[in-house]
Amino acid sequence: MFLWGTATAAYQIEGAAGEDGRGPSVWDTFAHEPGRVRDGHTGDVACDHYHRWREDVALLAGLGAGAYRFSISWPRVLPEGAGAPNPKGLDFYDRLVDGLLAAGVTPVPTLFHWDLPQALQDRGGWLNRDVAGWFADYAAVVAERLADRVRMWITLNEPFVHMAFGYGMGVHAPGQALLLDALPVAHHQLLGHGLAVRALRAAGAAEVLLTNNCTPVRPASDAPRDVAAADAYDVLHNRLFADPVLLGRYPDLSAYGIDAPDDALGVRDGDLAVISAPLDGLGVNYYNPTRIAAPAEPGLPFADVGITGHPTTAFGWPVVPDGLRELLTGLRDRYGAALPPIYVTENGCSQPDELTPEGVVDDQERIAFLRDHIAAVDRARAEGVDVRGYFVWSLLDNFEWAEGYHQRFGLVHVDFATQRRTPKASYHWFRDFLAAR
Ligand code: IFM
Repeated sequence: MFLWGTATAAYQIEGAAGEDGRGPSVWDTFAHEPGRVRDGHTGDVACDHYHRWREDVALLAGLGAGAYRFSISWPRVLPEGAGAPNPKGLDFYDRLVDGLLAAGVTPVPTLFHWDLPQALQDRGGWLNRDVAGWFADYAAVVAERLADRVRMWITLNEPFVHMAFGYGMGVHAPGQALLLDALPVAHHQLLGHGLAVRALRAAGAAEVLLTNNCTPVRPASDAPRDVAAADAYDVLHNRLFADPVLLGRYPDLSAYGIDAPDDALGVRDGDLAVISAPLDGLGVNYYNPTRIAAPAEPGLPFADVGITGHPTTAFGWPVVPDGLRELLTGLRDRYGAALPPIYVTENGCSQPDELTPEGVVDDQERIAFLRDHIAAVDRARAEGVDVRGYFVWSLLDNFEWAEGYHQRFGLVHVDFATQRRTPKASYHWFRDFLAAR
């Protein structure tokens, strides 16, 4: 069965940041620091989904998509990150799961979508190897409560983006700019993933996935320097997170001046066996390809020179639907029999949506984007790639990290002053598409 769905994440939609015992996360801290998020926006209220979840489940039911990917807020469940669970936090997800099932929607929770409890950041965050074990303990707490009704689980969302933006460049929480010293964050996230897989299975989870942000990498020219630079970027963005999970080893990092990757990452005996535990699927988030040239200056071994000649989203991201086919077939070619079924767990675009006084958002660019990307998935399937799901990012306009509320990705428009939800033309299009399909 092919899963069609939409996706969201806790910090981006829930709000209720200080309610019912929820502890602070790194994103609460970061967003409240001046200058971190555009116009000082925070997720304090977001889409107020914590209070309006019934309305949002009704929107999902009206859409007719079979599945809904959401994330669980670690600090809502464990305000200190470890130790005693917060019963009200667990109750919230219990109610949400029951509400989804009653509406005929399959819940697909992600356990970590970047909102690490601040209490754990105070102990080093993902630079501290111990977080991997705390993540597995948290996974066990959630699964003990929900695995009787939830079949499919995702451990981490986009560990590359979290490492690179949060710890490498400091443009996301926790705001550290460590460049290559951020590499252990990759290993500790993956170790946490592997330990969580065990905990989830022990609690009865039927299917476990890991979701990565993946990009097909294109060299700016055929010149060997550009090809080598593209390869170096591919290693950092894609292979650093997929090779250990699917092949049980880290890729060659010599382009980064690293001779012994395991030492640089902090790998210990047995870690890679934990990390490479078999999965039931690989989650792939796709937004655009990346074009890479040799760097003009010393530093990192690549320069992102951007894809040109394509339309762009409100974010300025190039719209390249066939890049999704290229990505999916490329994963199959690279990993062969080691590749589990693929689920496209995020795909979508921000657009400069306008709500008219008549209550209409006529987002034709988003409709074209989704139609063309779904067609690219179909082409990959026709070429033999085992793709089993597609989730639109996102159900709702929401808090887009460092961009605050300035980028709208939703099928449903949210007026952040009134919290009024208005399904856009793309919502109606997706509903009709699903009904026809
Ligand atoms: O909003 C994000 C999401 O949290 C992770 N993947 C990319 C989306 C768009 O930037």
